[in-house]
Amino acid sequence: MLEKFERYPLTFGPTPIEKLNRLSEHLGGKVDIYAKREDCNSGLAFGGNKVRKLEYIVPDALASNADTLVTIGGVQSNHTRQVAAVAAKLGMKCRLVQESWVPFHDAVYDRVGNILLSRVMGAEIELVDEGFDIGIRESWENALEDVKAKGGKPYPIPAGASVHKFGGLGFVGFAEEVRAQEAEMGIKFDYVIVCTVTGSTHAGMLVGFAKDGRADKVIGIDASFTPDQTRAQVMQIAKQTAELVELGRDITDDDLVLIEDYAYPAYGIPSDETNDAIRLCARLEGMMTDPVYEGKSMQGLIDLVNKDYFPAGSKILYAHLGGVPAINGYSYTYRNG
Ligand code: 5PA
Repeated sequence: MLEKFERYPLTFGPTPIEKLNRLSEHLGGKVDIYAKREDCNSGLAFGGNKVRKLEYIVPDALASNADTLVTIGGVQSNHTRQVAAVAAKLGMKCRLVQESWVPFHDAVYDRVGNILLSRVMGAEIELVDEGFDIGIRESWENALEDVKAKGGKPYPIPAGASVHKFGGLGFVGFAEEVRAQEAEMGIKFDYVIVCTVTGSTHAGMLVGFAKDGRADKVIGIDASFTPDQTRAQVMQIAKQTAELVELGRDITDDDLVLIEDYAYPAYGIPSDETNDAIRLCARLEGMMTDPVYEGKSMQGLIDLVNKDYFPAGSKILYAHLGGVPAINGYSYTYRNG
């Protein structure tokens, strides 16, 4: 589906799929749970889902002759860290706007984890005291203007690399990759679990899996706590991406499954149940998830299995999208494990 698009390789190649035997057993052995390890996809500062998206955005950035990648996220944004790494790799400058999206106040929240990595990689970081919003932000537009005013040539990358014209392509590629791996493994996944916030990960998967009739088997777990905005953004990106890749059919509301039940109490704040899920998965599988994103989709997966949402015998693919560095910002929460 992606042959006509230029891709700049930033990942190691297809990401591994592994069976989570002990977690599957622990949940009663009713379903088989696998993980596709996007968290191990690249040597660029721990990688993650944005690197896969950026592979289709970088050719456009290079063609524009820009010298500075400009993007935005929260203080512990994984996305901004991945953009900082890509800028370093390409020999470009990086300007990051990091807003106070998360009402969390660990003493070193703005010194450790993702933001520490971005600083070490040389990104210029501006902290802005604005709350969570996945839309286009004035602070980001101001940063673009500022780069220009100082004689630079900015390349704009919106939050999560999502509402970029090529933002959905990377995860169309994910679906194609899964199909090839299914053929090799001789199995077929009945469901894919994905954490959804700015939307292009889920949207790309919808389009990619629509090709073989599985769009509504992609189960989005909202972690934004602003699900209406997230749903609308997934839909908009999916429709635009479907057109871009010439899917041959429109994406409709029936294709989009977004479960809202696990994002509480707020974006970036783990509930007790999120923390239980993080610990369970860590202790059974040695697989780390984070308190902002993957811990919530892991919580959703566990709860849905326990509620028999999936028919017995289902094969479920948990997309592990990365994000573990942020856990360092939550040291008080996990001080006893
Ligand atoms: C993020 C996003 P989408 O934004 O594409 O919906 O992906 C959600 C998601 N898992 C899931 C991890 C580990 C993520 O980092 N992160 C954002 C960030 O700024 O890091 C874009 C919000």
